[in-house]
Amino acid sequence: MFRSKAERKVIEAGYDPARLPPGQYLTEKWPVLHAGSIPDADLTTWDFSVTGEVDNPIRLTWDELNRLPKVEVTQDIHCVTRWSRFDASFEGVPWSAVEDLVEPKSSARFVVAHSEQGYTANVPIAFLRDPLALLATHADGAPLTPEHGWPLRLVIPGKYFWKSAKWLRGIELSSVDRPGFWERYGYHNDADPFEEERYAF
Ligand SMILES: Nc1nc2c(c(=O)[nH]1)N[C@H]1C(S)=C(S)[C@@H](COP(=O)(O)O)O[C@H]1N2
Ligand SMILES: [Mo]
Repeated sequence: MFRSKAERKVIEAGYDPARLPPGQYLTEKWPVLHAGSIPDADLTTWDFSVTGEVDNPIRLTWDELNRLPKVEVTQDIHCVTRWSRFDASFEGVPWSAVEDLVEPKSSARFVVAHSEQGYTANVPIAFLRDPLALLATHADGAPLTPEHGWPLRLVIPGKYFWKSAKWLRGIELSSVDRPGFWERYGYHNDADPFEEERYAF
């Protein structure tokens, strides 16, 4: 069977090559990627809101968010610029804990993540309900660093990593799907790395 150089590197590193999506290569490092600058945050005034198609919209302070139950998850991450990182570990609040507070209406089928500086990313709500999805406060056992999204980032499994909004400030539930920041620039709405859904055209 033909193996690309990228696949051979995955095998040499001891991983199943099936974990590498087409057109990706494995990196041991954790690259930093975003549009714009790294925002600062003041945790005394910072808040996190859940709005839209919910019975109880909420606005949580940093302390309130951190009093919710937390879990740790491990997953592979894939950037559309072709790097993949395996076994990235994140700790944070699972969506289920937030969902218990807000009680989504049955009309809530899509979500838009809202971040500092107007960055947005959209996914069907099913992806937030995946047990690997997380409102992450920690990565690799330590608080997020500013460049990786401190104090809070979204982690969305099974999608290119642009759906995992850094510097997250809110989740909006919606009955209709609305394209986010990169999706409006022509990135594929569904963003499945194994289907190589990079661009919409
Ligand atoms: N707020 C915000 N989140 C973002 C982005 C961004 O530009 N702004 N870029 C996305 C992209 S394209 C990727 S690959 C990941 C990169 O996360 P990392 O820098 O922690 O590796 O963040 C995603 N989340
Ligand atoms: Mo990316």
